[in-house]
Amino acid sequence: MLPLRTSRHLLTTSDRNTSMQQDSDRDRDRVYSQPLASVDRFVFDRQVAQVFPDMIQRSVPGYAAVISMSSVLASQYVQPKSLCYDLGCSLGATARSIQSGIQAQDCRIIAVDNSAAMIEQAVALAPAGNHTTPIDYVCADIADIGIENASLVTLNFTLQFIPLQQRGLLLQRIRRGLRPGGILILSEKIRFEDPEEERQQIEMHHAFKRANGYNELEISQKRSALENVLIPETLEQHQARLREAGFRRADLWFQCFNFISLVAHA
Ligand code: GEK
Repeated sequence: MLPLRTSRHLLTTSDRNTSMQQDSDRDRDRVYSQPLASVDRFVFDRQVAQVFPDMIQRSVPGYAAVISMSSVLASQYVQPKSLCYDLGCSLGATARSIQSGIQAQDCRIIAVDNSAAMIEQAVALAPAGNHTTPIDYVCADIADIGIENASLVTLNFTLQFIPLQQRGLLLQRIRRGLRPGGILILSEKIRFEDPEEERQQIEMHHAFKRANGYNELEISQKRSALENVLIPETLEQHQARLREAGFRRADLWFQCFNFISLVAHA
């Protein structure tokens, strides 16, 4: 969209249509569309950041619902003079949704991602002008971020990329940084203990991807790239770890196939 914004007055309608077509082509996820001799581990680099909104919409069933409901939960739970943390913010979709929902005064949102490409684009996408609830974009590992005075923390499809042995400590730090009455929204891809259910859910997820225009090559190469990078756990494992970390309760509020979201109460 940048060329349009910088030279809008010089463009005719047909120029603009062509330019928008080129933008939408460039923003289409084709990362795994060509056969690869060997598939490297998935990384959140510049190529992925460029197509990320298209990739996540077409890959994660219910993504739009989870993001927009983060706004509703923000309106309900964010407390005055508190901080909100969006951990693994990518291009800032959750942070902006929280921002639009907050009714409380004197709050601040801290959006964190360790991919420089993601943070650069998130800053570029941020609307100009002052908002009553500012968003600070921080390029850092979430393991290195202090969490304090929080009333809302989101881990929307991020914990699944954190090494298993670090997950408990991260949740304990989040729990300690939350005020009484605060919440963590934890959204994840999950696996199922029952092999039949696991197979059916993966099939339904792949059918969702096919319906969104991904072909078999793209589905299988992406699956290989995510092997040992995205490590899903069961719903029960997540709920048990949240309890161990000190959360009072962790309730399922959303599920679509093998993707869920929990609201965990401090
Ligand atoms: C959304 N929440 O659009 N520290 C910081 N960031 C990390 C780390 C880490 N250790 N590990 C991974 N990430 C977003 C979508 S995407 C989910 C989240 C997906 C970041 C990584 O760089 C990526 O941007 C994000 O977590 C995961 O609502 O792609 O399935």
